[in-house]
Order: sequence, then C-alpha cells, then structure tokens
Amino acid sequence: MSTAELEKRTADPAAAEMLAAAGEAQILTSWDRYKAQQPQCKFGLTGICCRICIQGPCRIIPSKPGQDKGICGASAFTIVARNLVRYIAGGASAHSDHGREIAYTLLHTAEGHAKDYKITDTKKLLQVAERIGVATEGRDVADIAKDVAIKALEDFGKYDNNPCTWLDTTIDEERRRKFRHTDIAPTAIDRSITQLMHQTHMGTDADPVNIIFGGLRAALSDYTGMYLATDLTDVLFGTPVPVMTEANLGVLDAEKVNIAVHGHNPLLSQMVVYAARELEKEAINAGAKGINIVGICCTGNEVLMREGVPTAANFGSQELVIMTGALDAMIMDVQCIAPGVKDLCNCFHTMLITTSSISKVPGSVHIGFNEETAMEDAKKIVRLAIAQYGKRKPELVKIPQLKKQVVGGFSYEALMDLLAKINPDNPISVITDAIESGEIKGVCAFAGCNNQRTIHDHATVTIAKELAKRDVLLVSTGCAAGALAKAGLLSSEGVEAWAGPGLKAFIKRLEENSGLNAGLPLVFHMGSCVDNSRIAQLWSSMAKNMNIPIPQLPFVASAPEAMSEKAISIGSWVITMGIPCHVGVLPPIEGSDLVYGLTTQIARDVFGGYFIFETDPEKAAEKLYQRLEKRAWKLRIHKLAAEKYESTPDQGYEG
Ligand code: NFS
Ligand code: SF4
Repeated sequence: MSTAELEKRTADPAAAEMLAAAGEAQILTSWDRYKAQQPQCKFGLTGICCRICIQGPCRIIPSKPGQDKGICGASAFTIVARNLVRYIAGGASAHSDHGREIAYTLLHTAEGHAKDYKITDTKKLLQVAERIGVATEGRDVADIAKDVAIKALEDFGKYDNNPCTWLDTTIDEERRRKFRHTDIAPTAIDRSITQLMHQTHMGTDADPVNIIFGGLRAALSDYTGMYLATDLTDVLFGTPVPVMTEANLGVLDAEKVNIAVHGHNPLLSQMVVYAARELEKEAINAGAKGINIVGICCTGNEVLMREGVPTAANFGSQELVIMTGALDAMIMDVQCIAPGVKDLCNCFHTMLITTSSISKVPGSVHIGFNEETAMEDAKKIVRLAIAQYGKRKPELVKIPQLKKQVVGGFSYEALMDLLAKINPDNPISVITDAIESGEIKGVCAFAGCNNQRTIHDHATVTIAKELAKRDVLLVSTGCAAGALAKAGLLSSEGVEAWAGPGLKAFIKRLEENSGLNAGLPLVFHMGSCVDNSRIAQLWSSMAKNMNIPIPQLPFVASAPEAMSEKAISIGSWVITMGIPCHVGVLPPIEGSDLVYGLTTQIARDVFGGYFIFETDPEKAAEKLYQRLEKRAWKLRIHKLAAEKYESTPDQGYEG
C-alpha cells in the first residue's frame, strides 16, 4: 500500500508503519482481506438476506413480485428485525457468560476452592451486598461474598418473574416503570436470550415491533450481565484507581520477553500479570532483561485499569503486534481475537496460546486454564513464552518507536474520589454544576470497536477532538479507549492540545485538587466493554443529582467504529436507558424503513434514547453536540419555568 493509501486505512501511524512492512513482506492482514471481500453482498449489507431456515437463503427484492417476500412469506421488516435482534442475542450471551465465569470464581473463592484468588476489595463487596439486599451486619466476608455470588448466578436462571437483581437495583424508579410498561425487563438472563432465539425461529414471530422489543429485553440482559461482571471483578481484583501507562506498538520491548494478553476475561490475564512478576528471574536467566506484558482489546483494558499494563493494540491492529517480530507469545481467552493472528504467528516465532475450552484456533497451543490451578496454569503459559524468546529472529524485529502516555484507571469510584476533592459532600455535583453553569456542555461516552469498513481509529479520534474543542466532557471504554490512548487523548497533553476553554478549566480545576502526581487526561478511561456499566453508573448518579429522568440529561454515547454483536447489544440498552447513541457504521437495517424508523425515531418517543447513524465523523460530532445543547437548553428552560411558577421541573422527555 502507498502512503496515501495507508492514510485511507488507518489513523494510527504505528499501524501504518507495520502495514507497510506487511505489504513489503507480502503478508496478508485483515486490511487486505477486507479489500478482497469487495464488493460485499447488498442483500447482507441491508439485512434482507434470511438464512433462518434451510429453505433459504431468501433474498428480498421489493420491486419483484414473488421475491418481495421470503419463501415462507416473511416480509423484509420481519427479516431485518430478526437478523438485528439475533446480533443482540449473540452480544448478550458473550457479555453475560463472561459475567457468569466471574460469578463462579467469586463463589469458589468464597468457598475456598479457588486458592489463587482472593477477595481484594471488601468495601466494594459490602456496597454491592447492601445494594442487592444481602445481609452484611456481623457476617464473615467469605459468607457475604458467597451470597453475593449466588445472587449473581440467580440472575442467569431464576424462575420467579421479578426483574433481574442487577438491573432492578441499578436503575431509577422512572426507568423501572418504563421497563415494566414496555415489558422488557428480563427476569433471567439465559431465559431472555433463549426466548429471543425462540421468538426469531422460523415461523414464530413475524411482527417487527414485537421482535425488536424482544431484542431490547435481551439487551437489558446484556446490561445485567456486564454490570455484575464489573462489580464482581472489582471485588476479586480491586476497583481501579488512576494509573500511568503507555499505548501503541512502541510499548513492545526488544530486550524483554514480550507477552500479549488478548481477549476479555481478566480471570486469566490478571494471573498472567502476577505469574510474570514471579518469573522475572527465569526470563533474565534466558537472556532477556525481564518480562513485558502488553494488552490487546478488553482483557488489555482490564489489566491496564488495575495493573497499569500498557496497551499494544486495539481490535483493528491486533495482527500488527505480531508483525513487530518481537512478540514471543499471544495468550488469548475469549472474544474479538481474529483467527487471522495465527497466520501472522506462522510468519514469525510468536506462539499463539489458547486457554478457553470454547475458544481454540487450529494449529495453536492449548493450555486449559482452570480456576483451581490458576497460578500454575499462568506460570506454565509464561514459561512457554520465555522459551519462545530464544527462538526470536533478531533480523525480523521491527518495533515502531511510537507510543503515547496514558493516565487511566477511572472507575466510577475513582472519578468520585477525584470530584470529592472539590466537593466532598456531593462529588457528582461538580460535574452537574459545571453543566448547569455552561462551563462544560455535557458528557459523551465513547465505546466500541474498530471496523474495517471505516478508517482504523479515525472516526473515534476525530469525533473526540471535535467534542473536546466544544467543551464536552469525555469518557471512554473498550477499543475506542484504545484508539484514543494511541492518539494521545488519554493524557494531559491531550488537554493542552484539544480541550476547549471550558473543558480545560474544568479538568485543570480537578487536576489542581487531585493530589495525583500526574496531569489528568482529556478523556477519562473507564475500562473494558463490560465496564460500560461504570458509564451507566455515572449517568444515573448525574440524573439523580439533577432530579431529572435520564432522557433529559445532556449525555450522549458514540460507537464510531462498532463491529461486534456486543457493540450492538450495548448500543441497544444505551438507548433504552434514555441516551442518544451514535453509531458510525450502518448496521444491516436499511432493508426495512420500519426497522430503521423504530431504532432512530420510535425509540426516542418510547425510551428517550435512540440511534443516530452517521458515517461522517465531522457530521457525527455536530449531531452529538446538537443533542447535548438541546438537552441542556431544555433543562435551563424547565428550571426557569419551575422557578417562575413555583412548580417542579417538567419530567417529560427531550422530544
Ligand atoms: Ni468491545 Fe472489547 Fe474491542 Fe469491540 Fe471487541 S475488544 S468487548 S467488542 S472489538 S470494543
Ligand atoms: Fe426464507 Fe422464511 Fe426460511 Fe427465512 S425463514 S430462509 S425467509 S423460508
């Protein structure tokens, strides 16, 4: 690829450097494969290809009699709706199954069967216990943890008809009523997903509105599963506090054993970090200067948040970590690991190690990871990497000397601690007051992936800079946070370079009082994708403090480069919570005006949140900003009116 062509494919200079090297060496990456897939099938792209039964595939051509419906008579709206919600089922399964594993590990830790894990954050455990109604008074920590873990596991399969505990105890009365009236509160996670697969089975539900509402129920299961995952992970490994680290391929160290942890579930990656600390000497004996753990995707975000592990790549650039020739082992758990990484490993000495019984790649080494033998397994894995270091081919090592400073670790609790330095009695009011005074214009949360259909990292970074200039407070999770990290937006340099005057004054005020020996970043990194629960916690407490329903809050979300089913399930619960959500890649729904309208218009009337599909990042920034302005303006008007007429502020929606 030429330099001009590279610029059209990635905004990350380190990725561009590696892509050029891959081109020279004629090594194919997902960038090449994306090109080779063009043109992609229009039926699939617009959602009107149905493969739900094996009479299909049925492809809809609206203008052609006979082909305007599937063989069974399913209309385009049914087919588009079914395809869309099945993504949600996939996303909710992935997130919640991750949560289930954490819950089991907490249970087994409390019972004493998982000796390498411990209850690290008792304060969080007590908070969660109290919130969900588990007795704490005079009880043993292990007993409380056991009850909390059982309550979490009950959310997957309980048989009563009450809403899931992790949903019901984290939303306000207004949302509770809304979910009751629309009948979308899940009573059990597994059930809502099974029911959705049933609902979308051939010949069950043909009504697109009913199908979409079934999808939203599963989306709220996604929320439930990730919320409990965050809570219980904090209990096991600690609630993140601010940490300094770095991001991009320059974090690889030619003189050390480089190990990448890739995937999502921190049960393994945390252990690898601990094992590496213990085995540092063995690496030195093998001729290296030590062990360097780097992160990719969300398991990377987990260990960045808690251990300050640097980020090597986000989803889009995962193959390019291997392209440096300096990666000795890539350890994967589950989700978002492109099978193509194995092809790259074959060109270098990198060992791909799979660890989960449901996530294997042909030709890789499998070390089954078990919670009973966690540390032993992690050590085995680290030792394999050390042995691999000796097989490195120095002539193939080419590490781009590019990396950026990162200040991360902003859990909801860490953010509140920071705000409490200014207002100890009511920390959250530091943000809401700044919105009311107009110093900042609202909050935008960035989440989601990379997608070959967009320029790698470009939209995420562009929208963030545009909104920062306009004084919008920014938070982020997932691979979007990876993009922002690599572009220097998770550092105080980012504040100097891109914050508007109001945002800068706001961040500097926090910084002066922070007591940290680091400058605060332009964008606050709140964690992995399951940690979008932390963002939900943020908007809930803002709305509570302002005494307004969430749909009135100047808060928006953006997934500029969404890719996975998980991103679709997250976006779907974000809108049900009352938050406008921009997506920079059009999902396959254009084949039905009705479904498109449901997600972008009707959702607004029913839930106050809705999707904004916009592929142009500049226009997307403008649209997001307008939403914030409109909500802030309405709030001011309502407040003035309430003062004038001595009434309570309007509780209706944004409209
Ligand atoms: Ni979220 Fe995180 Fe990344 Fe997308 Fe995948 S790693 S869970 S799905 S690609 S942000
Ligand atoms: Fe075709 Fe209907 Fe089968 Fe879908 S469910 S593949 S539309 S026959």
